[in-house]
Amino acid sequence: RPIGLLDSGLGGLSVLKQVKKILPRESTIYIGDQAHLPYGNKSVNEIIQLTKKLVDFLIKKDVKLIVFACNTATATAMTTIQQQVDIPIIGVISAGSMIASAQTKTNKIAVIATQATIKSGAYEKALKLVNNQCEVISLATPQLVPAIENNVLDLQPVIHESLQVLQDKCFDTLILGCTHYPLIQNQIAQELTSQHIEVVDPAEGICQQITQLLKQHDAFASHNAHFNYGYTTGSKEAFEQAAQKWLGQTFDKIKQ
Ligand code: DGN
Repeated sequence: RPIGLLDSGLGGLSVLKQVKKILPRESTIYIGDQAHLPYGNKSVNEIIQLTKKLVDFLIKKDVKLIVFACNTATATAMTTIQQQVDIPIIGVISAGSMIASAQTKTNKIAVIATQATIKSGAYEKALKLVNNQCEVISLATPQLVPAIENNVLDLQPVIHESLQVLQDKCFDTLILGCTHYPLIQNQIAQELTSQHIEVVDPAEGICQQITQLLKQHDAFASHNAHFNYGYTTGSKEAFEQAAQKWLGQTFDKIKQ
């Protein structure tokens, strides 16, 4: 059975990329909800409703576990939806917090994310849980997701404007608290070269959690009939191009 991944759009491709790299034998089904993007400015109730639809879709596809490859859905909808379904669900926030807390030397960590994620305080809570000494600087950067989804070619001006307030802040670790951001990780790092900062992509930690879960349930892929399917609620052509651009390859099957 495949692993299911969901996001409001293309961001989860940064998580899928890691899953394909670290767990190459696993089949995957990815769903991006481009028709309702961005989630980051919506109310908690709306995000829960939209995310539940994606979860139901993946359950119908008989996935063995679901990765919320979306920080916004993890921060606002995961706990509620976990209570409504039987299937294991994991999100990106605890993984990101653990890596960041292991990496920081000054205990000063900055998080950039959507408005909904920042408003939820989910990163502060998760970080304090693993390291109660840490100070967290949280910044909503809502312009980045639309720019990535709309395939804006020169992202540097948007990145520059979005991150400007961080220039005079003191921190040594930056969490990319939205799965779209690792897609442009190099450009983000470029913007912060005057400070010495480690950039954390939570997806790097999620594969450990997936592996643990598969071990627990004795559910590793057992044969090689391997596939990666992609679904979008938006334009199939745009999704196919984006997969090629961000994933470096397209899906075995793409459907709308
Ligand atoms: N990629 C999503 C996240 O990680 O929060 C959010 C994208 C959005 O809908 N703004």
